[in-house]
Amino acid sequence: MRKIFIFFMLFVMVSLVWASAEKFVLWESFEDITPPSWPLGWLTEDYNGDGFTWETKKYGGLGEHPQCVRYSAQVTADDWFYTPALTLNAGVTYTLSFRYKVSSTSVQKMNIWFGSTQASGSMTTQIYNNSAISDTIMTLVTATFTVPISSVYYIGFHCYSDPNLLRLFVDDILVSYPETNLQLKVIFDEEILNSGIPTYSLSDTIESFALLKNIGLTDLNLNQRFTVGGITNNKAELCYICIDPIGDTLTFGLLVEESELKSSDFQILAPGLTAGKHYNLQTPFTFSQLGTYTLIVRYQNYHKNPDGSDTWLGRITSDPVNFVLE
Ligand SMILES: [Ca+2]
Ligand SMILES: [Ca+2]
Repeated sequence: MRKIFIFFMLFVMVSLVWASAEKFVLWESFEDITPPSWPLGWLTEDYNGDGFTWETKKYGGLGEHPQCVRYSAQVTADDWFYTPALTLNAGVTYTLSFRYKVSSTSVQKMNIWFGSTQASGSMTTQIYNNSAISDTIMTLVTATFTVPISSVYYIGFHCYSDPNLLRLFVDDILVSYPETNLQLKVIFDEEILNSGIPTYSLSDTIESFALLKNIGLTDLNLNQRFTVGGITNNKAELCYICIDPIGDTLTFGLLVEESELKSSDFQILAPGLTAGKHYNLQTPFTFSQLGTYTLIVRYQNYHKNPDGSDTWLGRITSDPVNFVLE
């Protein structure tokens, strides 16, 4: 009964301040393929015709396996790989991100373009260029771009390295844009029941609520498994980050039970409705100091519905919220 009461009070009393969000147009970690096959819709182009080009590999990248894309050849590179079709809209700022690394002795060259077909001749607009890629650990790259008209586009990754430079690896390719239809808010039970900053003793339970609200006009098909994990685990839908009174990030001391993702975990969230998880922060965190703590929660979904239906992919990070232990 207390839980029902809390949810009721929430909508009456709490003025909600929502954080920003991003929705994925494309997410590819190459974890769900069997190299040398590519994910559905991707294509390579051996433009210099030397018989070598981009390949998917079982090693070199990030993730559980850790599979990725690799280029290696003995002549000057002129080789492309292309994403599947992306429906992109004019007036929207898109963010492309990916990670790369090279073999220890090589300096590689790569640029990235978009165009209307999966062919080098139609790659019209450059998004990114780096002629001195030398990082030997996976390094995050972020670039923003806009498209001239709303249409279908393909993004092309183009290696133009000098000969005999060993290997260039690419992984975790993401295209996203700001999400305005879904928002995340974190509150505490104490915040609902009492005014002022939520305050607890060390022996209290610290009950938090991570709440997603559909503020758009259409249904959202959301992954509502709500597994809880640390920030580096993109298998968990909710990631909790807690910073202690001296500024240290607390260790997320829980081995998350990863239940197999089922089609039934994906549920429609209709406009105006809220879904979320009630969670005791003392399950993953050990609190020993008195003072003001900060909590940040991220909701994310990198998983397509196992039944193949269209689902919401993206991530939202809440505004930081404070609570006090005294
Ligand atoms: Ca080639
Ligand atoms: Ca990977």
